[in-house]
This record gives sequence, C-alpha cells and structure tokens, in this order.
Amino acid sequence: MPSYDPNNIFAKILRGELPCHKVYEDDKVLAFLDIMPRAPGHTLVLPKAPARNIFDIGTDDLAAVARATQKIAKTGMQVFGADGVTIQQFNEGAGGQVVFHLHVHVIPRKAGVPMKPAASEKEKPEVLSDNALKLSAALKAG
Ligand code: DGP
Repeated sequence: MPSYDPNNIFAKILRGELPCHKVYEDDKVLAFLDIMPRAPGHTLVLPKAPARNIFDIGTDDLAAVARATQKIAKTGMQVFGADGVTIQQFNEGAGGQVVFHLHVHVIPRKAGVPMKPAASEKEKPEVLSDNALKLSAALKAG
C-alpha cells in the first residue's frame, strides 16, 4: 500500500490551509460537510491522525472516529428529518476511495429518496453553511 500523502486535500483541511463547513471537533476527530453531498447533511468524519485508510489507522483513533460517527448519525437523523442513515467508508482506489485520508461518510436518508451519484454536484456554499450551523448546534446541545 502507498504511504500517507500529507498533501492530500483532507490533510490540508485538517491543517487549516483549506476551508470546510465544520460540524464537530474533538481532540482526535474532525467532521465537516461533504461539498458534493449525496443527500442533505452528508458529513465526513476524519481522524486527526494521519491515516490513509482502514489499513493503517491506529485502533484508538478508529474508536474515536466510530464514536463521533454514531453521535453524528443520531443527531443528523433529527436535524435533517431522516428516516435512516447510510454509513460508508472506502479503502484504496479499488474500494472506491478517492481522497486518501481515512473518512467515514454519514448520509441522512429519507424513505424512498435515492442518494445522488457520488461526487456529482457541488452544493451551494450557503446551503452547506446553513446545514453545518444546524448540525453543529444540535451536536453541541446534545
Ligand atoms: P471517497 O474518497 O470516495 O470517500 O470520496 C471523497 C469524498 O470527499 C467525496 O464524497 C467528495 C468529497 N470531497 C472531495 N473534495 C472535497 C473538499 O475539498 N471538501 C469537502 N468538504 N469534501 C470533499
């Protein structure tokens, strides 16, 4: 497996070199909205530690990502009026991974509404800001 590339786009977001619509942060995890959401509230949950994917992440960091994923899934259900949540995580190109810093997709789902195709359409910044504000406020309150 190739080694971790510190210049991947999510590493730049983690270092604050590129912006994001942040929804959650703790000492081990950062979560922000996907700029090409497959449904409203589509969130990416990342370890702060430099991990390419499931094969090189430490178990403590993976546990922290799992904890945050559960919290965001539960809160996203309420905030976006969802009936369910799809959770996805891709490993290596053959596994569907495009950005090589581990991330978990948390996608609130409404019954009968299909997800948009992956990475198909950039959402308007004002929609992302509004959704990030709602989700982060609910996460802080909960
Ligand atoms: P994948 O590695 O297959 O899980 O796909 C990467 C996802 O990251 C895809 O849903 C689109 C999203 N994405 C790509 N570039 C950016 C970016 O610069 N900012 C944000 N917030 N999301 C991004």
